[in-house]
Amino acid sequence: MDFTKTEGWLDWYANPSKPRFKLPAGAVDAHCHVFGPGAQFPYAPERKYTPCDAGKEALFALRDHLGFARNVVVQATCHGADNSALVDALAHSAGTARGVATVRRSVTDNELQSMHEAGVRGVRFNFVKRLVDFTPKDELVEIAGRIAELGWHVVIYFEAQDLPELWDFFTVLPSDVVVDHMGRPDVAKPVDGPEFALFMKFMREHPNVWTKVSCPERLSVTGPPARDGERDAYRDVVPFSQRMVETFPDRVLWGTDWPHPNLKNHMPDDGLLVDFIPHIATTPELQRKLLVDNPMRLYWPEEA
Ligand code: 0GY
Repeated sequence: MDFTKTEGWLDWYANPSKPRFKLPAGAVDAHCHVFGPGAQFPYAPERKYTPCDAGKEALFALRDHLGFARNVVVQATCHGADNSALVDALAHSAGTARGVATVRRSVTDNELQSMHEAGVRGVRFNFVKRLVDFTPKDELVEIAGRIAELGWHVVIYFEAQDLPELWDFFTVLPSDVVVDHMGRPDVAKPVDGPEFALFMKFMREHPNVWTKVSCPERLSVTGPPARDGERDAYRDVVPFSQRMVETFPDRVLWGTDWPHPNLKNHMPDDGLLVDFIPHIATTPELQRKLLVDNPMRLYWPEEA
């Protein structure tokens, strides 16, 4: 099947630089996606965007180029609740990838079991209105109860202004809960301001909540380096990510977010994104927790 990309769609960065920061052995890229290819794994009819194809071979080549050992592939909304592309990527990873799926209430126990065997360890609940249609809370609670029995966790994606309204729902989830991209703070606001303080409180009061300190390119207002070859990108996000890493060193994860869906202004050089890490995790110990120990505990507990 042929698909026409959403107008203005930015494809991933074709020749990422080699990072200067050397990742610790066994580092995990804990947030990335595969898109299609659409001819093999058609995009969902209910999708809100049509991306470029970004298949598993390109993802694994990037993993090796950047120096990661493993990936956590997160189901992207353009595939709806059809997790075939994700499961196919896991099946071809020789055990180096695990996954986070999207499921509906209609998913059967056998389907959950076979996803578990393929390496799925979580489901994603998405509350970003531009990405998904509304799902009733009772359906999500039901799914959360079923997947908790498999030892899976819930990944939640929402924007900072929606946390007050979603708080009560999030706090009844029975499993670990992983928040994408620090709950998308507005980094033009102060790191000590009320909005980020609420997210800090959410993390502090709920020891089952983790967060990904990922996506500086999505959150940044100051943006990428002014000139090619410069490497000081996205520095306005540093105070937020660093605060998380230092306050909750055992509950933070990091991911590239490759192939970076829905970016409007620029596509990041993934090598530069890796070079962002030592600015937010400033010691070898914090780096090891962020990149190895924490993702291994959540996704490969049998090896951690
Ligand atoms: C991300 C962010 C976005 C998209 C998705 O599944 C998705 O479509 O997650 C976004 O547009 O902010 O983490 O990939």
